[in-house]
Amino acid sequence: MAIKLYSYWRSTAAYRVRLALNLKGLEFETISVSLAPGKSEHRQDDYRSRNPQMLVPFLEDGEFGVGQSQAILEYLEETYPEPALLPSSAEQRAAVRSFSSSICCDIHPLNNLRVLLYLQGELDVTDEQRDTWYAHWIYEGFRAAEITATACDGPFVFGESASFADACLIPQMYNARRFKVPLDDFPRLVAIEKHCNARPEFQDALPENQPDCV
Ligand SMILES: N[C@@H](CCC(=O)N[C@@H](CS)C(=O)NCC(=O)O)C(=O)O
Repeated sequence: MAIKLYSYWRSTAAYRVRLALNLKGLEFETISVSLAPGKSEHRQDDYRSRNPQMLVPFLEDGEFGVGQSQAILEYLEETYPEPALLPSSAEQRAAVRSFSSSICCDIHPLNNLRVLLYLQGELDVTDEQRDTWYAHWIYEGFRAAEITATACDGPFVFGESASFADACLIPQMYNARRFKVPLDDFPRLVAIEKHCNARPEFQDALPENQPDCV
């Protein structure tokens, strides 16, 4: 199989890429890189030589390899354009990328594993304080996402077809639920999540449906 995805079942960023691959109908092989404490395979030389950033996901397509989920999504869109996950107009594409970046750049990095480990290990915060931090950044980001998504019609964030925005939102919703962040203030996001998760491309990408899920 030409496409390989270096991934961890619980990785939010890898989940985005799985969604894009599934939505485009692309077959791929999952190569597990465990982030589990005590394993930390992403920090070992073998993986580091492939991806010096020591983060998952990393995508290989034949001889070509690239990390960073947003770069991977853009690569897939340019290389396998159908079905499109970006709209046809420059304005709409910018809107989709803006929404996606608000999740990938303004929510997720603050709640990433290494940040949480730093909070607990170096700054000695309690589990409760860690969870408050986690929920805070999701809540802040989702407030804006809810307003943007409510301004659009259709079952997906930006209308009648799935886009990068849905591939970025749904994993973050999964995380919010995992950390028991209340979602009552985000009815539009919850409705989009319900619609998406009823579809096989989204079901197949769920963390619990990954081969390395423990
Ligand atoms: N900006 C990166 C973020 C990648 C990332 O943070 N991956 C997480 C899993 S979701 C990871 O590998 N964490 C390992 C760590 O924090 O040490 C992307 O979008 O791909």
